[in-house]
Amino acid sequence: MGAFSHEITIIGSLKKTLLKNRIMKYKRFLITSALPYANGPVHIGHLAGVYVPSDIYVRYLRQLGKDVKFICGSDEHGVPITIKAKNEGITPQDVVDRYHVMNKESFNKFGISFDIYSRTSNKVHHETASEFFTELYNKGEFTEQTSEQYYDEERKQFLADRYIKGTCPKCSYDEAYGDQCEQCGTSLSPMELINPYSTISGNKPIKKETTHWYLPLDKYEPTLRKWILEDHKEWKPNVYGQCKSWLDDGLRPRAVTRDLDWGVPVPVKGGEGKVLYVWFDAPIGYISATKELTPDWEKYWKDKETKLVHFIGKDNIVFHCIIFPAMLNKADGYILPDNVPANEFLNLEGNKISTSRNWAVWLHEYLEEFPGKEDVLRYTLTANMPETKDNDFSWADFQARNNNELVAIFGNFVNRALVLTQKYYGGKVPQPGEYTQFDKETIEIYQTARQKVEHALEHYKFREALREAMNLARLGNKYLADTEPWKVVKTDEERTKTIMYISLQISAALTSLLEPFIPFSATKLAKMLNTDVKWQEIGNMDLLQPGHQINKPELLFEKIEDTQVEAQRKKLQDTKKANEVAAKELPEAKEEITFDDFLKMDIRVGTILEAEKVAKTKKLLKMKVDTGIDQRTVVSGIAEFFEPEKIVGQQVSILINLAPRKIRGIESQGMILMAENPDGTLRFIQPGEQTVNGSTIN
Ligand code: B3M
Ligand code: ZN
Repeated sequence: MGAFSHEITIIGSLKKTLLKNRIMKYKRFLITSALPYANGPVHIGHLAGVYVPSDIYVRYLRQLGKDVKFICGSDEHGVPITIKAKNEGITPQDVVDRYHVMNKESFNKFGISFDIYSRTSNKVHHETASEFFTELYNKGEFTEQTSEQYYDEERKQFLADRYIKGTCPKCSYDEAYGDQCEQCGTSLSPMELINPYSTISGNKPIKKETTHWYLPLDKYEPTLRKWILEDHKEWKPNVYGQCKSWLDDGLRPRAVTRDLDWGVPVPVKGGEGKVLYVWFDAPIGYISATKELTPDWEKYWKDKETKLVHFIGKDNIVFHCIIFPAMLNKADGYILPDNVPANEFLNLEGNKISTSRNWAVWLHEYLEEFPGKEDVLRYTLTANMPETKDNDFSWADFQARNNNELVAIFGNFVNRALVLTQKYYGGKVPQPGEYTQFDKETIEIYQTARQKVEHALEHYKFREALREAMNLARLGNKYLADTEPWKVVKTDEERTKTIMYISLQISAALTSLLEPFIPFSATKLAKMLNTDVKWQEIGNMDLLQPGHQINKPELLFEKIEDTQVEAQRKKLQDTKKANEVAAKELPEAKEEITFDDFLKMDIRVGTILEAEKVAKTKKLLKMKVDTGIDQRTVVSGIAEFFEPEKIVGQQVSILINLAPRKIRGIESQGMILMAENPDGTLRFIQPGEQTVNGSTIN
């Protein structure tokens, strides 16, 4: 038994080594990240889900010296774009031009190091997608089906995808789209919706015949099942699980064309007036972008020695794990993705990020409001990456990560190391003496850092990778705190040199080890240390040779103050308020009354003469009002909205023949009329200009 379990351990570790070698066995790497729709700006959810992890991975591969291409671009087709254009009264091309430029620039400033950021409205893409469709068409892969589909008679348009809404048959959410229910995530077709309606006109659609081409996913099911469920057991559990549930549900043929006028035209007979389904053309965008990038594009797409990895968010899993691989498999010579490390979603301050409700931190705004702090956001998003479950971003955490980790650990450590080197040795790396036992222990841990980070990165565990990389900064920080060279220097100069030497080696290693995560700061540190450390050298004790001259140190990070994060929270609160107001429904109209009913009310213009809060109440104001006829006391629940001193002299409308009633022991003799906003705030109804008190209102 004992021997047997020993054997299992050996097999286990062998397996681990083999897994680790997955990255080594490939000659080149093609890394894609989901093409964001060019119908809005990029937010932190996109970043944490897709662009930060892919960028970390690519930067790591580049440091290893690998041949890697990092591909992205704008997804410029699809109904969300045409809807946005219609809402704004501009063309779809105007919409995509605006957001393509904006997102490309934001990514660049944020250090997302794409080799190309292309777009799907360009010529190369239209040609590539067109050829891809034609190839499958000529091979007889598609089935052609004529069926009845929903049609908006008033707008003369078929209603696909987001042009139609209705009640989800699975979860009863009443705003499910024709392609997907955002509440329960189910992928739908318009015919499955209960009580469907057109999102363009609000009309109930009619049914009309139309012809489309379908990808017979049902036919490919056995192949896909084997490829995913047997050959890719190493995929992340969330990805594997979603694929399995799709496969177990049974795959159905899927239409790959649409009756729309924005998109890649269907290039075959009978396709006039139709375009390719956006999810057919968009992933082909990865191929077109590679073509645009290099004449060698086929090496990256058709050679088994290329490792293809798609970084995406969880809502894109089926398209990247089932539909696109099925397409690639049927076209000539394409490889399939080796992995699709999809992330879950990031929430913001406890609520789901939402573009329509403006509940987001937008990248372009962050870049403007926190200039030079790109790495702080990169760091926070990585530390909180929604790798295995949805996760939350909060401004408090953002501030804490910066102040307690970047400033207090990494920043503090390297700053001490560099400043003391300047001070003691004029910036020249000193000659170390003998290492103590404590030095040796520290060095030993230092030497394991790279391997730990690599292991995590190669398994797409970015949080763990960052933690391990930061642990090296932590080690350095602790080493300096424990050895206290600023004290030792007074008694033992030789020992001080050794301490500083070790600290400088660790600092130099961090320029490389942290580069994938916080490239701006790591590069800055490398410049200060006047060095360029190779990834494979991390762990060496001679990264900076004795006598090497370093540059003047500067602070890498600065504290983020309470006022800065409070301003951000305030912004979110304002958004929340605006949403509440927008969501609040106005009260329904009351029952009809007669003219005589109306005439019964005696409403006059009056002036507030005195006002004071009613003691021990929050809401009540006691006022004396000149009604023109008399002066009377009115008690009203408006104290939250008006300061007593400020409303004296104010003209108001007052209902004077309302039966008096006692409020908190005070007799109120009338009612001041108020307009109530949906958010509950109150305003006086007052004549536009000064009016004689007692004037009637009717
Ligand atoms: N445009 C992104 C999204 O679902 C979608 C990705 C396309 S990747 C080929 O928001
Ligand atoms: Zn649903």
